[in-house]
Amino acid sequence: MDRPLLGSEFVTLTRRLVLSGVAALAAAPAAAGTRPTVRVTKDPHCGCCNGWVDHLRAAGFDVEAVDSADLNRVKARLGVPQALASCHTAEVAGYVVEGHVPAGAIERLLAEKPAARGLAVPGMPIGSPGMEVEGAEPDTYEVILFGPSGRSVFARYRGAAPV
Ligand SMILES: [Cu+2]
Repeated sequence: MDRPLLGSEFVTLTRRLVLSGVAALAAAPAAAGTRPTVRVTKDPHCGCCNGWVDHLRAAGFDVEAVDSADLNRVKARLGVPQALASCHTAEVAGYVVEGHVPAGAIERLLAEKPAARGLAVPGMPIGSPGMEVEGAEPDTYEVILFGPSGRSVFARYRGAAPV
């Protein structure tokens, strides 16, 4: 087997290496950028909503922000229970994300893919991403997983950090 490669064999081998290199290059960008876009619907005058959008972008998410004057209709259409309602409502990869949900919880949702409608941080806890108030102690709050099969506590946070 140690004979020198024939010309035609060498060409085949080279072509195979080049093709596999091209395939690897073509696959690389898709693997690196698999984060789905977060589509946020919010009131145009909502400052803390914009703060949350900034938080998601800083965490590396692509965010498409859509202004709406009728958030209640959007929440109803997406199946957000009234008890879990907050200011803005977002959609990502088929899930609904209601309120000031930390980016880390969304990352976990996308990785674990639970059978649920989505995540919610009801109300607007002080210190949650986008709700930082200078000089104020951050609240401890729950991120709720909700859907047709009920509700459960998905994560607990104090400010921007899980507890
Ligand atoms: Cu808010």
